[in-house]
Amino acid sequence: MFDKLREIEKNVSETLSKARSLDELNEIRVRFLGRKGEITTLLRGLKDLKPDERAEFGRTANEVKDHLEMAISKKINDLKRLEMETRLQNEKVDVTLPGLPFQRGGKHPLSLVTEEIREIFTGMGFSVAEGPEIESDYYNFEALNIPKDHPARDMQDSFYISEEILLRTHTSPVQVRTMEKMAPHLPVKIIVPGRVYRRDDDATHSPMFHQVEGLLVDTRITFGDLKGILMTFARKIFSEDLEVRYRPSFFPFTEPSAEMDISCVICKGSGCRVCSNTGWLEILGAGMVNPRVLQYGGYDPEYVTGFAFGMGVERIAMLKYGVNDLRLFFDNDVRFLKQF
Ligand code: 2NL
Repeated sequence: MFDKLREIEKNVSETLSKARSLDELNEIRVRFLGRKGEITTLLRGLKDLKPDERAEFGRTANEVKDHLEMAISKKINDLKRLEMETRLQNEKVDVTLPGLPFQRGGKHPLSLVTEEIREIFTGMGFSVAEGPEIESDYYNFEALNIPKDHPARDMQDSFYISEEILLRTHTSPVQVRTMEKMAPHLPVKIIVPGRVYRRDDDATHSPMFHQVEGLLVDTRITFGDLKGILMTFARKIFSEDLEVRYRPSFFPFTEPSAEMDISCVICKGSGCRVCSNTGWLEILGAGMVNPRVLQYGGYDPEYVTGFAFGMGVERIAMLKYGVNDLRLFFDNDVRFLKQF
């Protein structure tokens, strides 16, 4: 019996050292310690022994059993550790590897130009105001001195949502809204950038385009202030050495009204295709705020005057970057957008 036990002990350490998986270990456990296992069977033979041998054998057998159990659990731990080590080795991630290259996006040219315009005017003390793109007939037309029968209100020129509600055709309604909020505070010195909508669609007109309008209302504002501010703006956005000129014009919301030209940015005034050989480029409309519009805004035209202007961002961007087709801004072709 004792020999048998020693033999089992030897077998156990041999098979254990060969075991390479948890499954194999389980088999070993069953083979020796299971209900019909070798040690269990041996212990069952205990009753056939003489009482003095019985105690001695029982103790030794139990020692072997404990030893085996400990050896198996140690082996289990070894195998688990080994398995973890191989996994850590195989699934190693090099966090220092550079990432995959990707195309970095950029700002749209119209955003770039709008930002530049904002910088120039905020630098001269203007604040930026914004407002709704869906407007009432009142703010878009009525308060701007555009009467019901004015051609600018033609259904052909605007996108109507109902009789009274439409997509704004210029950002001027925001200026009226701002005057209403500020009155009687002075000065009102704002620019209003934003999207505007007209029922036009051809090579030089888009149904949606971008505008920046400006308004300066205070005591004793003159046409001289208008000329100074707008010339400074033109020189900062295009080039310091350009000339400007003003031609008389008409807008229902300004009186008098003018259009400002700059000497051609391409040929410097000598005449080329871009300026149709005139040497001049029209870049914005402006004028002294019509007294009725001041009244709609809550100001007394007996005490205050103001000037206002409006420009199309697409036109400024085309001249600044030499873009010959307005539609390029809206195609979203990366080959075009990448160039800015
Ligand atoms: C243009 C011309 C202009 C204005 C816009 C304006 C606004 C108020 C009062 C008076 Cl609240 N005027 N805006 C004035 C003159 C011209 O825009 O060619 N825009 C693209």
